[in-house]
Amino acid sequence: MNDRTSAPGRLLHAPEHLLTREQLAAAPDARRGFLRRAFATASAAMLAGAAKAESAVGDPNILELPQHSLALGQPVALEGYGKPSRFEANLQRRQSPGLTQTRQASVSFAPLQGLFGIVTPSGLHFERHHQGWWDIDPSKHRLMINGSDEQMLKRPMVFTMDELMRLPSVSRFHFIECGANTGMEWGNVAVPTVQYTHGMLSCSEFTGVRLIDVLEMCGMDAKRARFVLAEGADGSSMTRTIPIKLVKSGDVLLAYGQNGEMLRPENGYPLRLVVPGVQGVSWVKYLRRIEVGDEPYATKDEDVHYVDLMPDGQHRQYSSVQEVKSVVTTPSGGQVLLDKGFYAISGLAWSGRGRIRRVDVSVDGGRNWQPAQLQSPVMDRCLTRFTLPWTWDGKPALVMSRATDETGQIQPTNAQLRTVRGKRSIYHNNSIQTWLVQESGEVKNVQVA
Ligand SMILES: Nc1nc2c(c(=O)[nH]1)N[C@H]1C(S)=C(S)[C@@H](COP(=O)(O)O)O[C@H]1N2
Ligand SMILES: [Mo]
Repeated sequence: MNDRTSAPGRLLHAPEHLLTREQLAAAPDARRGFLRRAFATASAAMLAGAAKAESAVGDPNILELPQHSLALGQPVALEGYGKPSRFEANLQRRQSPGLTQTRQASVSFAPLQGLFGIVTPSGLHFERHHQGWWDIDPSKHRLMINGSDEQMLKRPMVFTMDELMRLPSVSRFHFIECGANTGMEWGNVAVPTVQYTHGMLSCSEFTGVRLIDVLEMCGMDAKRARFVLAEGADGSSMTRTIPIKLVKSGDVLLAYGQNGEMLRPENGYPLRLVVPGVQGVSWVKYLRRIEVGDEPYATKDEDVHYVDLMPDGQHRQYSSVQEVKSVVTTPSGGQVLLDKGFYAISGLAWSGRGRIRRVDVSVDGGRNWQPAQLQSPVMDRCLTRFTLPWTWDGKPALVMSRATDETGQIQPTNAQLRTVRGKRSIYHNNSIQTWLVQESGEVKNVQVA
C-alpha cells in the first residue's frame, strides 16, 4: 500500500494549478502509458502528441537550449515589490460558488489545495469583512485603553502606532479560522473544493505587543478584571468579549506584523488583535479600543451572530475555541488523479486547544486508519502539515483524515458531531472531511457517516 517505488502518479490540481489539462495531455505519460479516462475527451491530435512524446528521448525541452540559458536575464528591479511567477496566476483567493456574492460584506477563501508547508502567503490569506476593508493611515490610527470604571484601569491611555511599536514585541505562528469555516457542510455536501470547504483558514507569523503588558502599564486591577472588550474602527463596529484568562496567559497580541512585514490592509492594517485558538471573529481588525471590565459585554457579534443553534432549539453562546480539526488537501475535491501509482497524501491539522498530537488517515471511508507523519515544526495553536505515502490502485477510494490534539480531543465524524449539535448550525463544524477518488481519477466532496 505504501510502496514508494511504484510509478509516481500525476495530479491535476483543478481548477487552480500551473498545468492545464491540455499541457498535461501533451506531456510524457507515466511508465505504463496509463491514460486516465478523464482524458477520453481530449482531441485526437492531442493524444497523438502525447504518444509521440512517450519517452524523454528527443525531448526538445532537453535538446534545444532555451532562451533563458543563452541570453541575459531580466535586470534586478530598481525598486518594487516582488510578485509570484506568471505561471502561478491561477492560485488566488476566490469567492465561493456556494455563497451569495456581495461586494463589501463577504468572504474570500484561501486556496489550501495549492499551498505547501504551514504558512499562508499574505496575499493569499483568506479575507472576511463585515463591512469592507480599509487601508488606514497608520499615522492617524489610535488605540485607546480604558476600564469600565476608574478603578478597573487606573491610567487610561491612547497609543499611536509609533508608541506601540516601540514596546517590546514577540513573534508567534498561529492559525486563524473563521467560526463559519466548513459551515456550508452542516446540511450536506455544499461546495466542490477544499478552498471552499476549509479555506476560511490561514496561518501566519504574527508580530506584536502582548496585550497583558499594555494593560499592566495602564494599571489594570488584576483582581477585578474578568473580560476585555475589543473594538474595531471599521463601519461594522466589530466588538468582541475576550476572557481575561487568555489575556493573562500572555497569548493575546496587539499585532501589527504578519509574515515579517506589516499586516495587509485586508487583514486589519495597521493593528489587529491575535487571539490564538479562538475563532476568527474575535481577532478584531483595525483595532481602536480595548476596555477592561468584569462581565461579558454581550455585543451584537456574540448575541446575534456566532451562536450555535442546538438540536433542542436553544442557542449555544461564547463557543469560541476552534476544536481539533484536519483536512486532506491532496488529493482533494476538484483534483484529478491521472495515473494509478504513488501519491503523497498531504493535509493540514490544527486545534484551538494546543498542539496536534497525531493524525490518522483512511483511504477506505474510515474502516482502516494509518498514522500519518507530522512534519515539523508542530506548534501550539498553529497549522501542522501531515503526509502519508499512498499507492492508488485505480479503484474508488474514500480519503479521510482524523486529528487528535495534545488534550486528547479527537476530531468527530459527521454523525458524531450531528448527534450533539444537530444539523441547523452554521458555525464550528470540525467533523472529518471525506474525499471520494472516483475510478476516473476525479476527486469529489462526499459525506459518509
Ligand atoms: N474590525 C473588524 N474585525 C474583524 C472583522 C471585521 O469585519 N471587522 N471580521 C472578523 C471575522 S468574522 C474574521 S473570520 C476575521 C477574518 O480575518 P481576515 O480577514 O484577516 O482573514 O476577522 C475578524 N475581525
Ligand atoms: Mo468569521
